[in-house]
Amino acid sequence: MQSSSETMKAPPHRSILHVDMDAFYASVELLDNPALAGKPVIVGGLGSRGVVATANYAARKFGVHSAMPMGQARRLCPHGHFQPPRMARYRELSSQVFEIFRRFTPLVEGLSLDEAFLDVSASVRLFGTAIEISTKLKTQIRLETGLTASVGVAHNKFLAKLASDLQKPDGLVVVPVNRVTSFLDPMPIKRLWGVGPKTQPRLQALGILTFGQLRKAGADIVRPVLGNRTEHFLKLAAGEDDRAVIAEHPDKSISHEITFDQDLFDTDELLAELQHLVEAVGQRLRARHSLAVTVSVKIRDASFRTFTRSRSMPAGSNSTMTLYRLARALLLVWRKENLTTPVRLLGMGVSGLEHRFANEALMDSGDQADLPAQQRLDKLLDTINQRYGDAKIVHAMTLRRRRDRS
Ligand code: DCP
Ligand code: MG
Repeated sequence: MQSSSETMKAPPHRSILHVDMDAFYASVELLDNPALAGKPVIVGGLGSRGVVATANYAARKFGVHSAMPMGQARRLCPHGHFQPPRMARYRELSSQVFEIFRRFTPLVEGLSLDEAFLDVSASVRLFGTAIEISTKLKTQIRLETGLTASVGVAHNKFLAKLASDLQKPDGLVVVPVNRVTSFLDPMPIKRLWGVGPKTQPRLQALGILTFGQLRKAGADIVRPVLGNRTEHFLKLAAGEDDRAVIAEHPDKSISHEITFDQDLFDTDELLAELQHLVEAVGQRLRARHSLAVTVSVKIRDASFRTFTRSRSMPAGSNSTMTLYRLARALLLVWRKENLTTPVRLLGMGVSGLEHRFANEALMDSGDQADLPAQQRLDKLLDTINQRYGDAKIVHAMTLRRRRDRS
């Protein structure tokens, strides 16, 4: 009896976030060039046939928007700052932001550089409600990148995406399950995905300007316009959408390396450098709640010969101490075989990554190699380093570095 009543239960509601960065390219330009503060900023092609990629909100007040010919944007906003895109920089910030997303869930589906769906249904137990997760996410993005994001929260993708757009910039809009109809009904029909500029006037001719009017009109009235997609559109207009968030595969390995100004001979100095690399790799692993099974060390000598040594552990780890011990052993074995080789480059990496929520690791059972005390120490140092910027504090395991390389 009990099991059949269990199976009768409706499936639990999903918690989906849609996160979209505000005026993304333009915000990055403002970030990198504080002298632009308060000015309209327009990013796009500056040639005669160029179009606007995006404009910040100050420029949007003048009517400038994405996909507008650049000449028109210049006429509307002659005193604006105009500049071509710097894609490499936008990609860099995008991957920083996506790394933050993945701390809260492995189910991250990127739609573009500045936009993603996150399914946080299974994260709620660990990080708080979907709204709390959204607030933390926005705060972390702002603290770590200086950029703002707008978030929509709902039980499906369609509603979450509509919601994220409603209070831009720096918005957070939640659509509770019992408010879907009142949320959707006033929406203009152009917000329905797939209803383009050709279909819109034909619906308008039927007196349908909003989702609510579409829903109430019913299938028979709109079928001549929407054809075989009628049911699909009616479902969306009623807020129904059961598509899953499809996660792409995040990195399967993480590594850091350093090339020395002058080749290093001294083993203690090499170990001190190795520790800094392990600290950085360990921090990234922990930030994304991953464990690594395999540790590698890469050494390049003065004549550009490259050696790699790697070894796997019986259980995953993200503790600086555990990773360092293994990396150190690998480096020392290499050193024994190459006693007098000067080292030009040293690298350390981990692979065989598995995602793991932070508190889960503390709650359970034997497949993490690291002791609770190590985990607590790592957590403490990560918190300090996050608060005070880049990895200034390290575990007291080594030794001197020849010079400060910060
Ligand atoms: N983009 C582009 N060409 C377009 C639209 C966008 O090159 N026609 C680029 C520039 C944007 C980025 O993609 O910064 C993200 O697109 P969004 O639609 O999310 O727009 P923004 O992030 O700029 O602004 P918003 O605050 O409205 O999200
Ligand atoms: Mg955006």
